[in-house]
This record gives sequence, C-alpha cells and structure tokens, in this order.
Amino acid sequence: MSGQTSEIILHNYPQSPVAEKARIAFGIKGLAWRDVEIPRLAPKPMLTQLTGGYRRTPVMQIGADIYCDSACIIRELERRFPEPTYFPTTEAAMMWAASRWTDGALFDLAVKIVLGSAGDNLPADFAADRGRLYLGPDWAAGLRAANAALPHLASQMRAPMGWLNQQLSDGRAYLLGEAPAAIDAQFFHVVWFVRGRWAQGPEFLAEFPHLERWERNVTALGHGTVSPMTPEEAIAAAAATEPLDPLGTDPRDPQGIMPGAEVTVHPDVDGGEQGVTGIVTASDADTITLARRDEKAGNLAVHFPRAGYRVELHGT
Ligand SMILES: N[C@@H](CCC(=O)N[C@@H](CS)C(=O)NCC(=O)O)C(=O)O
Repeated sequence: MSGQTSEIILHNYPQSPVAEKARIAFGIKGLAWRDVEIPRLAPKPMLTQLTGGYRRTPVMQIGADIYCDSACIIRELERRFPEPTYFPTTEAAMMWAASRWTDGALFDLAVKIVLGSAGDNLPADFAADRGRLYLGPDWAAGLRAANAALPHLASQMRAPMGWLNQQLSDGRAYLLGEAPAAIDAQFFHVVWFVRGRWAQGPEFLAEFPHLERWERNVTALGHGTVSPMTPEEAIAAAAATEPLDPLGTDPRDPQGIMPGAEVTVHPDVDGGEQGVTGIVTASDADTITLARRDEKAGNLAVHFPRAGYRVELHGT
C-alpha cells in the first residue's frame, strides 16, 4: 500500500535546534506538516513505540514510514518532493560533506558552549541526560572542562562564523546564491542554537552583519504550514497504512547487509543510547530500512542514514 498520500508528521519540541533544521527544510519546500510535541527528556514512550528505541529529535513520520535523523529526513523530502530542490547548484556532494561537519563537530562545539556556559544553572536531570548523550560517560568532568575552556571554544566557533560572513558579504541572499539550499538549514540550526541558548550568543554574532542578514532571510523562509497533532493520532496514522514498498538492495554492501538480515542500528557515538532492532528490507550507501512491528502502530519501516550510524548484523 502507498504511504505517498499520508501526511508529514514531525515528532519534535520547540527548543530543539536539530528540529529547527527540519522545520526550515519544510519551509524551503513550502510543505504542510503535522507537529507532534515530544518530551525533551527520555523516556519518550510514544516516540519509541514508532522508532523501536531511537529517542533523538527530530523524527519524521509519513504513514507507517519512520525517518530517524535530520539527514535521513532531508534526503527523503528531496526524493518525495523534488521541487524546489535542496540542491540548487551542481555541488550536492560538497553540501552533503559540509553537512557531516555542521551536524557533527560544529554542532558538538555549540553544545559544549551552551552547556558549558550554563554551568550550575542547568537542571540536574537535563544536565545528566544531555551530558551523557554528548559528552560521554564522564560527562560531569566534560561539562567542567567546557566551562573552563569557554574562550577557546568561542574562538573555534568564531572562525567558521567568519567564513560564512565573508561568503555572504557579496550580498547574496543564501549561502549558495539566490535560492535556499539544504546547507542553509544545516548551518542555520547551529547559529540559531548559539544565538538562542548561549547568553553571550547575540553579542558574539553581532560581529557578523552579513551572517545576521542571512539569519533574517532564513528565518523568513518560515516552517511551511504547520498544524498540531497528538501522539495518539500519529500512532493511529501509522496503524492505518502499511510502509512504502522497499527501495532496493545492494550487492556491494561492505558489511554484506542483505534484505532479511536481522540487525541493530545505533548512532555511531558513545551516547549511551538504545539501538533499534529489526529486519532489513532495503539498504544502500546512504540509507538502511528496518521492518518492525508494534502492537498498536502495526507494521513499520524505520529508516536511518548509513553515515554516522553503526549497523550490527546479528549472528556474525
Ligand atoms: N544526528 C541527529 C542528531 C539529533 C540530536 O542530537 N538532536 C538533539 C536535539 S536538538 C537530541 O536528540 N537531544 C536529545 C533529545 O531530544 O532527546 C540528527 O541530525 O537528527
């Protein structure tokens, strides 16, 4: 059965910068979507019922297809809604490559600045949750180290903000010219986080007038057309349909991953997170799809990016 006509649902919460990236991505394509607000802290039982254990934000759902991670979301939106494209120039490879850095090292740096500068003002449960997720088992020491290193961390953020400011100084509306691209959303979410959640963020960014003009342009793209939905409605929407037909198999897979294999997928970082187990229905260099079944939501297809995720084959 086709999930093509199902509504787009984003499981997210307002303060999440990675969700802001997805919301801007909806804005670029002018899409209508339903907004399911999830808790900021685990456990998130209604979300993990759909994902099979993945608890990060955001997760996109279209019918019984569940897309984990903003890169997977952007890739799927481009596949289903090619116009206007997220890749308005001929440098899509450069954009994907740069996004591995915006979503990885640059985002982690912003997290260290935001959490490190908050010091003792962070609620204990939030500090423990995000500390473990981003700073590893010894996160309390990591937070203290970030707090002690704030001027250094700011210097690491200042250089790339300067690069963007310089590129934008010719008056272009967006990073690649007059058309917004995925890379605008991918850089913007970090700047949005630094501005909104670091007390010194606005003063720090005031050094970069072209960047600030770009921030206003990206903000003006908006979030598409959004209307709220309850988690119960989202689960019912999954139950009402079947996942899309799987996209294909890959005889060159370096791990020998083939349809029918049982696997567990984890973010490839030491975040202490639960993996998601299921049966592979499709995989290629960019995406892996697992079939799983939930008592209430029925048959589901859960999609992950390959880059940044570890796939463990059972029985090997
Ligand atoms: N690589 C993931 C990262 C997602 C991520 O780390 N999101 C943050 C929120 S901005 C998160 O999940 N924090 C913990 C939570 O929301 O439970 C993506 O691009 O979607």
